[in-house]
Amino acid sequence: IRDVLTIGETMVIFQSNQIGSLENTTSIFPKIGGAESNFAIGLARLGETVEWISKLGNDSFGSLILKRIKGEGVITNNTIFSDEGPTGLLFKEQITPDQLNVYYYRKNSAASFMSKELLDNISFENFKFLHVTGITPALSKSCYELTMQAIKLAKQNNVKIIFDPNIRFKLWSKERAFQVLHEIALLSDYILIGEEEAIFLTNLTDRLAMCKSLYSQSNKVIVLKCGADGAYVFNGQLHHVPGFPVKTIVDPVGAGDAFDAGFTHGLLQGKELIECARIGNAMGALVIQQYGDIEGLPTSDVLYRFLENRIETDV
Ligand code: KDG
Repeated sequence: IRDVLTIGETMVIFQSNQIGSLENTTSIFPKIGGAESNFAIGLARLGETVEWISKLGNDSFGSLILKRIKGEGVITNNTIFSDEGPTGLLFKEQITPDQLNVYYYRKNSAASFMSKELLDNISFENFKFLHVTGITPALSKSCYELTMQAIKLAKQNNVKIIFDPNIRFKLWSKERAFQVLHEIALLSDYILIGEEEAIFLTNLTDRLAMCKSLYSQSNKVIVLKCGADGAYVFNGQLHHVPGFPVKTIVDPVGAGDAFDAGFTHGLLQGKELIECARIGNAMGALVIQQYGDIEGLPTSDVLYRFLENRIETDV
């Protein structure tokens, strides 16, 4: 039995530990990142059983990624190397503490050639949750078809769908994003969504109204991720779950994925929704205090110590 399945592209991320333009950097470090593998690593560090499926380029970057993700204890049996394209790359440029630029080198990457055949050997009845992001369907037509096929097979096998829109306007048009993300949201059991994303998808700004608008069926759960202000859980009623204050945000990227991992860990451990969101908030707070998408993801010991010792506050 495997608990969670996720499918997506992981890139080598080049990042400097210095603030400023990449034009002036004297050192740059390879790390890895991808919303789905960030999420999978978050769960694996907490001791959950999680499988990540992808296509990697047949190059050194691909093997670096596979080794790291496998080394985290994530199941990678159905991830394959392909000659169709190279492994995607990403450069992160922290111009000022508040301004982060992201440059993708991922067009026609190996992962953009993922297709529904990747699911041929997957027994969906073995899983409890399918994690879906809005990144994979944005990569290509075949990746969109793969996403929809995974959702279909999950539904047929009573696997619950956890959806994070993870909107990336660099990857597709606003119109297409709006259409596809709504299509997936309707089919999802849990929607874990950033506030800005909810504003885009609902054309509303009031938190309760946004949640109600996304709440298309009575057993759905909407979780609005509001950064320092924590999260809002809506399951017919709106509950605020305060966030954990952080002195310095070093690198905000990956906070949403960390939240999703914490929330899903809570669900797997049979915790109440509010507690799941509290764990998600803690995971987000831990990740943004370190450079890199995954570096700050805690083990259970670190997470539970943090939860015992820290007081969350409303902002
Ligand atoms: O959520 C973090 C991701 O955005 C980052 O790791 C890169 O997956 C990525 C993407 O497609 O933007």
